[in-house]
Amino acid sequence: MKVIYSEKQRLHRVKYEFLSGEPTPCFEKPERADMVLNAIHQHGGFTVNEPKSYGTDPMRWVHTPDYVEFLQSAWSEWEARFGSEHDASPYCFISPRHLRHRIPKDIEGKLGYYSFDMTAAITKTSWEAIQSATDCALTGAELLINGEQAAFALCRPPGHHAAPDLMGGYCYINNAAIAAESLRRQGKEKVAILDLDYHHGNGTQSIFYQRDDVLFVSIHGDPDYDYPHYIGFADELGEGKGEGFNLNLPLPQGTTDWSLYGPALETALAKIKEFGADALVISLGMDTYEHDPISYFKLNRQDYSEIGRQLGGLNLPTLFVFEGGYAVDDLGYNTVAVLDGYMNPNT
Ligand code: OKP
Ligand code: ZN
Repeated sequence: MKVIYSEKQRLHRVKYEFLSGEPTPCFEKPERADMVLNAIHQHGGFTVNEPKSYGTDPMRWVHTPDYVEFLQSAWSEWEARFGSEHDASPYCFISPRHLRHRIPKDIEGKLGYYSFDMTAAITKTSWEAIQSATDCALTGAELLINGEQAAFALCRPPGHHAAPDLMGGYCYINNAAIAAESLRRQGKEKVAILDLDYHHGNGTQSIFYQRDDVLFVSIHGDPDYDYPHYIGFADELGEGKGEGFNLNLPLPQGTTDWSLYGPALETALAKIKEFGADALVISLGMDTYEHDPISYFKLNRQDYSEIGRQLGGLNLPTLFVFEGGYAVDDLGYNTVAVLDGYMNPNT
């Protein structure tokens, strides 16, 4: 299988996040991709390729022009005001209650306007990495169009929390959504996105909520108890002609092992078959692992092979797009377990 990756993505390294009130080194770090590459090289069944450059136009397929412009200029505006010692980070947000939805002129106001949490800080070189991650996803989509049955876009920073004009959850530009849209524009009539990250892919859901040509299905920790807290519930079915083309399968924190996850995956795959997808994009978050430091499912290595096998059973052109996963020591082997299960279902 072809893997698309660029060292440019290392240029995004945020120093801190707040974990239950405590400043903590950011969990989403370049070493995550290093571990995946390491396992990929050990496996031997992969080739690693550089992405092509697509510029910023594809970003505007799913994001607003003002948001894309904001991401590009945020660091220089921040640096002009505060210098370069600290990462650019919001502290103040628009609640849907009582505040006006107006874009302020000041960079701190803008950071809050375009964020829904404090985990998506911007550094001097973040933009290059963000753009490179999107290039990886687009290159993967193009490989499918050119006849590959599957590819793996090893994207960092991740993307599934990024909405049309919102960053959050370590995400800025929605790589999986852009890849899905790219497949649509190159002739795939119906594209399904299956989000397997522990956290609900709120950004992807929002982007396609009113569309019937891109199905969004997500299996994730129950938002009544986990991030992103305010979206990702089972009653969110899509809107307008998108009604019936969004499926959320929240599962309980703590007790979800294969006995609960397996049936949810079965439901998800049945929905994708019924939809009649021509191509599949997997938001491959690996934070469903039993030892993940910030998530609470109990999947293990064997479960990941089984997930890969079952995805392969759909027999669809499949693009894997990397999302979360923070148990760094096992992250590479778990990721490769999914991909190996997909490629070699009988071993
Ligand atoms: C990004 B991705 C819970 C802290 C959650 C944010 C998690 C962002 C996850 N106590 N912090 O979907 O893996
Ligand atoms: Zn996650």
